[in-house]
This record gives sequence, structure tokens and C-alpha cells, in this order.
Amino acid sequence: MKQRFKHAIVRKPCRNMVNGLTDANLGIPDYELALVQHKQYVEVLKSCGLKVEVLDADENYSDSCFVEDVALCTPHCAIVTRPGSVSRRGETVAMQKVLENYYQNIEFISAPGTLDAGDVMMVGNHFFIGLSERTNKAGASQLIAVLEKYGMIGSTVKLEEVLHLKTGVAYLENNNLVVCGEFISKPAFRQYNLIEIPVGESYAANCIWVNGRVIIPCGFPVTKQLISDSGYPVIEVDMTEFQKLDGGVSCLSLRF
Ligand code: CIR
Repeated sequence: MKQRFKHAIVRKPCRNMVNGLTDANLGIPDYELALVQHKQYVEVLKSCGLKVEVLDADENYSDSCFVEDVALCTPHCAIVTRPGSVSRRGETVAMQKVLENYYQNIEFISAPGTLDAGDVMMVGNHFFIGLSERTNKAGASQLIAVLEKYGMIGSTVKLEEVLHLKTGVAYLENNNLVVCGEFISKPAFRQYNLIEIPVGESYAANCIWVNGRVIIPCGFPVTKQLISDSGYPVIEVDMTEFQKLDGGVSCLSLRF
């Protein structure tokens, strides 16, 4: 069954984002520019038909604009995660309260499990879970048990190179899967029509399908062409300040 999303939850970046976690080596984000880019991102989600709840910035957590990691929103329940990075763990408290306004069923990942939902990709009823530096086997097993309780399924994919599963792979519905780097040859993804992103544009492999359109970062012409050749209207958003913190377009929202 094809998904149609109605809601998105985002959180404004905080000034303290300049201290966010990163391996990118692209410099320190410009907070004012990040605010502008975030606003544009919200407008694009709205243009795709989503009602967007914009949460206030939280200065206690430098990475708190990357809401995708702290919860997984499925059609049947929301799962509050236990982020792999200790500095991000407390972000879940506020998100749980927000999710209570949308979901009757809220589940949790607990110790010793860790899971960042950036490692989880929904393909209909099936959720692929990346085993990464942030998501461990215990976290993945707990998530699979929760999914099964609600009639969904999950399976794991081992990551070797990137931060999160969705750093390098994106499901665009209709059996189309954007893949880059290590994911091009993973047996788990052989069943899909693969849209292969060249290494030089790997940042754009983190893109999102939203109600028939695909949102990608600005500045990746090959990816733009490949995705529009696959039949999707493509919308570009400027993401430079979030890229500096290893964050992509999927990371900035929960969509459900
Ligand atoms: C972090 O390292 O946690 C943040 N700086 C970036 C999180 C990106 N989120 C994602 O890929 N889902």
C-alpha cells in the first residue's frame, strides 16, 4: 500500500548547533543561515500537503533539529528511540510528549539497546534497520519485536561506511530505491529498481519521498536528473548548514 503522509514534526535549530556532532569537516554552521534554510524546508513540506508542527529550538541539545533520530513514526504506533550518542539521549523526553498528541500507541527502545531512527527505512510494512555506530543489535531486536506486535516486520542491514542507513539509501515508493556507495551491492536491496547516485553526489542520496514528490538538497544535478527521469517531480532545498553537521533532508523531520 502506498503511504500518504499527513503530518510532519520539525524542531528549529538552536544557536548551540555550532557545537553539534560532526565528522564532515565542512566548517561551523552559520546559525542565521540555518534558520533561513530550515524555514524554507518547512515551506517545502507544506507545499507537499503536510501539516507541519514546528517545535521551538532547544538549546540544551545541539543536534536537536535532527528530529528524525529520536522517534520512528509508523502507521500503527510511534517508537521513541534511545539514541546511540549519549549527548542526544535526552532529546527523546520532549519528543515523547509531542507524539502523545498524535499517537495512542507509543513504544520505547530501552537499555542496553540503542537506535537512531535515521537508521530505519520504511518500505511499506517492512522496516530496514541499519546496524551502525549508533544502532546496536539489541536496539534493532527490540524494534523488530515492537513492529511485529503491530503486524509489521523488520530486518537488519550492516553498515560499514556511513553514519546512518538513510545517509546512503532512500525509498521513493513504487519499488524505486535511491542507493549510493556500500548500498549499491547489498543483497537486501537487489529486489528494487536501483537509482544509483554517483560517489561525488553521495550527500544527495539522503532524499525524501513526500506524497509523490522527492525533496533533495540543492547542488546535485546528476541526482536531480536521475530522480526526475524516474518520473518524480523534484524539489530542491538548500541544506549547506545542516550538511556541516552530517544532517540531510530526511533528518530534519518526522513524517507520518
Ligand atoms: C548527529 O551526528 O547525530 C547529527 N549531527 C546528525 C544527525 C543526522 N541524522 C540523520 O542522519 N538521521
